[in-house]
Amino acid sequence: MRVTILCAALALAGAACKPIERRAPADSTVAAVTTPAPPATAPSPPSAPSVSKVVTVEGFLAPESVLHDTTQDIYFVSNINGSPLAKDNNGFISRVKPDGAVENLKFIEGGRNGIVLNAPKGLALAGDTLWVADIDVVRAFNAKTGAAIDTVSLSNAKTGAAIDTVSLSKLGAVFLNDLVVAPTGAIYITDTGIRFDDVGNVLHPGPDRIFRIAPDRTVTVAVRGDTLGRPNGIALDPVGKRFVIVEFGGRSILSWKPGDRAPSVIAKGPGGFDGVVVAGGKILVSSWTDSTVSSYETGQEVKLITGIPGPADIGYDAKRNRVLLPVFLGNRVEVWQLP
Ligand SMILES: [Ca+2]
Ligand SMILES: [Ca+2]
Repeated sequence: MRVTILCAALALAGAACKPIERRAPADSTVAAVTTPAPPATAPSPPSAPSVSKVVTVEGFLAPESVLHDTTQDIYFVSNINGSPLAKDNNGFISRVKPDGAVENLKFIEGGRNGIVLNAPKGLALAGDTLWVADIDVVRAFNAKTGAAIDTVSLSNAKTGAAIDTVSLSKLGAVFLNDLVVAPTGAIYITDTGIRFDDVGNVLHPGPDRIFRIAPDRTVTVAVRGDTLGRPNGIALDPVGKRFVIVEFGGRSILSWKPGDRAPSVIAKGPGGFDGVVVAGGKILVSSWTDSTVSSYETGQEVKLITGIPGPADIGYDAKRNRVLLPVFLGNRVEVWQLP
């Protein structure tokens, strides 16, 4: 596990794991199976429900996250462009149409129009506001115009073009990764708590945390501790009235709700998890460890998509029942139809 995590993190850092990269085979579709084995006397079973690739969109630079804006019916793609922790102000966010046409590759771009954007990762929408996790800052943009409208800093670093910055020197965020907006308007953000040394080794200064930004911009630590397993993706489960959080540094898929002192384990899988979405009754999770997107509908892992080099923060298009898959090491986004 240590080696695997190191490798994944090195890959995240744009370092040495590129040799493991492999292209997804054209027919990497894998049956999604909950179908029980047929009786021995049965003829060939009918085709199991399967997923299929709808479109591949090339041309991104370390794409981390894809989010469906249901109001505009557009996909946003965050592009780290370089190391995940480099404050290089070259990150950008793309707008992609559901048919795969790139409407605007650099809809929001660091260094343009006074915008600061270094290594954008998780995305979340609250009305017309697009929230973006960016290393130790959470930034807000107008989802229709791309204009910067708000910045909440979770570190003592100054951010440059911030219009409305809340500096939280005592909190010292390390590696903000994913975020989700709760029905109250509160925003929850994971901090994976990792850094890289000069030669690509993964350090874990921690702590592992989930921050909460209240609607009035007050920031608190919602939960912290090693039980979060270097948390990466976070999603809201509106039916279960809980958050689902996936471990990058462990093997667990976790649930947590405000008031819980620690998360609970929902299921275990290969680990090295990145993105998570709750789609109907299913929890869909991506894993760097085995290069898959899997479903955990029943608590058991069912591999849906395999052979993906660096499957990062997946999104879900509920209108079309499609998984939106950023292929981090392939600089592309794949759209997959679920059954
Ligand atoms: Ca960058
Ligand atoms: Ca992530």
